[in-house]
Amino acid sequence: MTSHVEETLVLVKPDGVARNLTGQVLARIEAKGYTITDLRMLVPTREMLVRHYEEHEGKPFFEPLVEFMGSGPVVAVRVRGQRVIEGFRSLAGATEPTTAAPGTIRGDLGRDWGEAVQKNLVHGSDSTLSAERELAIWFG
Ligand code: DAT
Ligand code: MG
Repeated sequence: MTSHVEETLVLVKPDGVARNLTGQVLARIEAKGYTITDLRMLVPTREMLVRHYEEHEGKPFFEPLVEFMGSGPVVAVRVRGQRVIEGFRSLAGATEPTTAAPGTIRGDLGRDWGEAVQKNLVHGSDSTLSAERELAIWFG
């Protein structure tokens, strides 16, 4: 087996923090066997969020997304493990909480609130390139 020990960026979004679900998200990461190597709570600036979500600039949900993500504290987590980028995306579940599979964070704990942006509790980097770029934004 080839070694693919990686690091990914996980965010507990403002809805997750406000709903007191940070502990449950961290517990699922740890129970899976991944290692938390850094963690911070902050209210992100608009500049950070525009960089973080640059691939979505121009989409109808972009402004609501940036506004929502800056609406309160976020917990940023650096997580390490073999194939953790793919593994955390699997733990998180599909983008839409309504159709995210039960057993996933979004499927078990999220729902659609009928707003312009999906509030789906967590973010996870989607590739090694994104992980590297995003970790630099949130952890310097
Ligand atoms: P993911 O977070 O699953 O990687 P994404 O990168 O496509 O999803 O989108 C970033 C976030 O934007 C997502 O977590 C929730 C929100 N979002 C995505 N598509 C949306 C849509 N069609 N309507 C409302 N919000 C959306
Ligand atoms: Mg994404």
